[in-house]
Amino acid sequence: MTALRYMGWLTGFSVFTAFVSIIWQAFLSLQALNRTTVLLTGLLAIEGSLKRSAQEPAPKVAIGYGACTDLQINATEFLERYYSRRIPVVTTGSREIVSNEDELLQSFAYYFQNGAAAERVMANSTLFKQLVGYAKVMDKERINWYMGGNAPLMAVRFFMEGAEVLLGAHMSKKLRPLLPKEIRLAGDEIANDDIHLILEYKAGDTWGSYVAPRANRYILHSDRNNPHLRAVEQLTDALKVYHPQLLVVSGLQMMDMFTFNPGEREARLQQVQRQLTSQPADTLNHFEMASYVELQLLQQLRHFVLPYVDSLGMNEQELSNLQQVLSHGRTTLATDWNPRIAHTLDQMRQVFISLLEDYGQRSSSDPRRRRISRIHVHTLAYQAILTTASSKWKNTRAAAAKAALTAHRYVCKSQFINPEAVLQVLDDSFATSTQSDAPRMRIGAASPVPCWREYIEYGRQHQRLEVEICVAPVLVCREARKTAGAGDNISASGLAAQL
Ligand SMILES: *[C@@H]1O[C@H](CO)[C@@H](O)[C@H](O)[C@H]1NC(C)=O
Ligand SMILES: *[C@@H]1O[C@H](CO)[C@@H](O)[C@H](O)[C@H]1NC(C)=O
Ligand SMILES: *[C@@H]1O[C@H](CO)[C@@H](O)[C@H](O)[C@H]1NC(C)=O
Ligand SMILES: CC(=O)N[C@H]1CO[C@H](CO)[C@@H](O)[C@@H]1O
Repeated sequence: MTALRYMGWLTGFSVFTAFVSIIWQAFLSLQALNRTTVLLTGLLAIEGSLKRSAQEPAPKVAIGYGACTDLQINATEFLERYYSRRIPVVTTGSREIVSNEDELLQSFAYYFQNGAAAERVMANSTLFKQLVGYAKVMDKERINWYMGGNAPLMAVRFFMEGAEVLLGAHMSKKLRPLLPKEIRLAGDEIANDDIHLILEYKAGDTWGSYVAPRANRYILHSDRNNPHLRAVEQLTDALKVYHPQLLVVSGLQMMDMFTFNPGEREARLQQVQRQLTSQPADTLNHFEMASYVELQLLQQLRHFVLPYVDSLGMNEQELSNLQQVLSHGRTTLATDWNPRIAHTLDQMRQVFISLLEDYGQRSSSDPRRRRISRIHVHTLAYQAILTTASSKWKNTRAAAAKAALTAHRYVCKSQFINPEAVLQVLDDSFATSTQSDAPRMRIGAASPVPCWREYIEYGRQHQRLEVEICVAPVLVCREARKTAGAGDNISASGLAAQL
């Protein structure tokens, strides 16, 4: 009898605990939903403050170089279909250039298991055509062709943000109609555009024993036009009369060594340098980074491009890589896909300091050099923008909010943000540096986008420069729909807000 009574009591108790736990879960998810809604409302309000009045003239933006056609396919479906028996063991790191199927599979597996974005060249153009052929057959019903290339994607984004846009690119008759007709083009009509094969995957997609930790893409191309920046000269000519507020240089990651004869690449980069240095002081120059793996190219950028720009845009991997190149003269491979804010901010400060020091040492011998005044880093979970306090860049807080909203809208492929489709990645507060005494900032209803000012110390004489830093949380989409090209939209929307 007693045993039975105990049983009854126990059952009652378990039912009660289950009940409490369900309510607790509901309470927690309600809280998370509430927090998301609060952040979203805050971000939207800040974005709303950016509306230009009708009297204000549209900002003028120019952007180079190149264009291509993107062929987007499901990475794991594609590989399962054609290479299901050739799942490689990842031995080495990545390679810059892949020349055959084995190297491609190795290289893909490496980035896939790290969830890292990658852009690689297929040296064998016959094989590349074959792969494009495979993709076309496979995806008959769901074939996704897009206009691609950093420059055109950023150009469209600037246009959508109300800017007047001049784009330096050669394009085919097929591609031109995909670009709004209001965007002016400096460049020739060509017969065939370069194709980029975009292998997309979601978080949790599997290939053999590999599992992707986050959504991302692996881009393969075998370009003929883009590496040579064929439209640079035409853009330089057009700029003489156009006189924009902002000139954006992008797409230089296409300049793989093997497409050039010795000395040729430097000559092309000199043309870029000439274009940057021929802009008047009231035109701001921005360089959009990308996935660079070749150290020599990065060093050439350091020589020909970085000293002549006011602003840089990049993601967390590109930041790590650039920081390593500037501080230690070496490149790094895929890094943590979700770095702590404190860590990212420290790397941004290091890059900023390196560039300020280069400027300090060389500006007297080369007056065309510019002192860096803006760095924008976008990650999956947040947007961080650092600007010099007294610079021409306006609205840093709003730019970070705008970039965060663009990131969400782009990856979820939806203009309407549904708080239930959002994952909270950030905590309520973060440290502003990994140094032990660093102040903390709160992200919440009172300040959805925390901003603060601080002094950056650089050089042997310990000069100090005041900067403003803003960090905006990204409402991360639970189900990523599109990641290729996200960076272009994000960077351009942040820049447009600051003109
Ligand atoms: C949601 O959060 C806000 C701000 O933290 C708070 O004022 C409000 O009461 C919360 N609402 C609910 C339903 O919990
Ligand atoms: C390039 O790829 C094609 C198709 O796979 C192959 O037949 C050819 O031998 C390759 N060429 C070189 C130089 O490896
Ligand atoms: C690709 O297809 C597989 C199986 O059909 C699916 O599980 C996966 O989520 C898809 N990935 C993307 C990026 O659509
Ligand atoms: C969400 C978002 O802003 N997406 C845009 C990114 O840019 C392309 C054009 O380059 C637009 O078509 C998208 O709507």
